[in-house]
Order: sequence, then structure tokens, then C-alpha cells
Amino acid sequence: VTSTLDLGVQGMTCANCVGRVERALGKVEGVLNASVNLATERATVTYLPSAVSPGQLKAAVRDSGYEVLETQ
Ligand code: 9UX
Repeated sequence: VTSTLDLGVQGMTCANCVGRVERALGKVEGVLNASVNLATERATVTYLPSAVSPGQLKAAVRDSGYEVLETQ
């Protein structure tokens, strides 16, 4: 079973920021894919809910230096 989380991410100003957030999410155990869109300021994360929680994913974004705006 997989889930998808869509997060607003604030504070990304260049393409390298996108890479930072994607790597931060991608290294979390249970994350299958993380795709960040600079233009829309959104991150889409596919993950195993048995291994990681939405709160942990949001924390990973914050720990990488960016702000989480909203959760869907
Ligand atoms: Mo670009 Mo983002 O130099 O934190 S990596 S602004």
C-alpha cells in the first residue's frame, strides 16, 4: 500500500533548492518518490504509510531548511 502527500513548500528560490528538498525527502525510509516543483512551490511524495508518517515527511522538509505551508 502506498500513499501520496502533497505539500506546499515555501522558501525555494533556485533549482538547487528543489534538489535539496527532493534529496531530504528521498532519504527518509519509506519514501518511494519525491518530486518538487519550483514554480508551483509544491512537493509530491509517494510513500509507504506503514513506514513513515506525513508529520515525519513535513519535518524532513523543515529540517532541510524550507517551510511547509499546507497539507493535503
Ligand atoms: Mo540556490 Mo536554494 O543558490 O536554498 S540552493 S537559493
